[in-house]
Amino acid sequence: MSERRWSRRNVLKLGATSAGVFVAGRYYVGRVHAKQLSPLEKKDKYTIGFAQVGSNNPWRIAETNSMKEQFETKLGWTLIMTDANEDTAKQLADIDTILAQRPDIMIFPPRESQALAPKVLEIYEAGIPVILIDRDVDHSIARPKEHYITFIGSDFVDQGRRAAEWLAKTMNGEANIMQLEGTTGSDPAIDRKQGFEDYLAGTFKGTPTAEGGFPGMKIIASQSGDFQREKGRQVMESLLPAHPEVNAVYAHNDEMAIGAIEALEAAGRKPGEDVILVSIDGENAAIQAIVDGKLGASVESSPFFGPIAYETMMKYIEEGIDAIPEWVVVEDRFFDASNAEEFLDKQF
Ligand code: GYE
Repeated sequence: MSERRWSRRNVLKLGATSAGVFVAGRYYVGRVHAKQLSPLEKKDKYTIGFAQVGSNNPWRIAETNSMKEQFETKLGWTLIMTDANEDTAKQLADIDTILAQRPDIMIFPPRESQALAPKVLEIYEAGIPVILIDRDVDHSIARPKEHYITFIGSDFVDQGRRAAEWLAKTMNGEANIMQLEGTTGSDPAIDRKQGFEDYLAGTFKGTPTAEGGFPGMKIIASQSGDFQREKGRQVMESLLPAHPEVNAVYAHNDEMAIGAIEALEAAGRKPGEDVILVSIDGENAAIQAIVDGKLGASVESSPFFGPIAYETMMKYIEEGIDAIPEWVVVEDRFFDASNAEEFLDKQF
């Protein structure tokens, strides 16, 4: 979201490791807000509404496990969980089902940025506080610190920029790129595309190295694979015959990159040799693909939201909305051939 970029300082910087999330430093500049959000009373146990987007990839499963481990196993609280099965209409209906059970708070990832924003307003009006994790909503419809407590998640624009920077360097500024986009209308797909394309076009704000851009880095095709391995494979399979000149792939997540690798190999191409791939997430299968020489690099996107969601919720209970930044940034690492070995089987 564009509002994101200028609000960069108004955040709490966090780092994520497989062991959890730690606070690296606080340089958040507060904004004065009327306290309109419903407060959460202090009590021993809470009921949390967690409307999950899907469960068909390792990232989603890792996120669900992190939430369950934190709230059910560690704390013994109640998690009302639903699974939208990658269907936005179902997620909207799931939220209604959860709301009917009056949870104390909703902590969830909105599948699509615009489609879920009015629902966030509805939950706000129903007097139930919301923390958005992993994906954000459109700020022109619903705003953090005003209609919901905050957004906790990665800097997706920067993830796209980092992927572009690595690819431009690796390809010496010359490539015919195919882009596999994530779920249409989702916050990470919008921002990962923008960060990547802006960097290559030389319009990435605050990146002096990108001045003038990389005219030799051409995006020859761009299509959504819905963040899914099988769809990534299908998209690559269908685009390949018309674009034999492809020699680089940017996938918005690892699962689609792995699907693309399968399609490339089936077509007799050599991923890692005649087609260089870069993606995002840092899942185990991607780390393995880097070690195997098929995937070039993966920008991490941490799915471990349980501990930080808990920490943020407690801060809201104890100190109120003024103590919370509008965006709690999760900082991500970068994996390529230089370090993949040490992360083998240590991710998710
Ligand atoms: O990268 C992808 C998942 O919303 C950040 O969604 C998340 C993305 C993640 O399906 O693998």
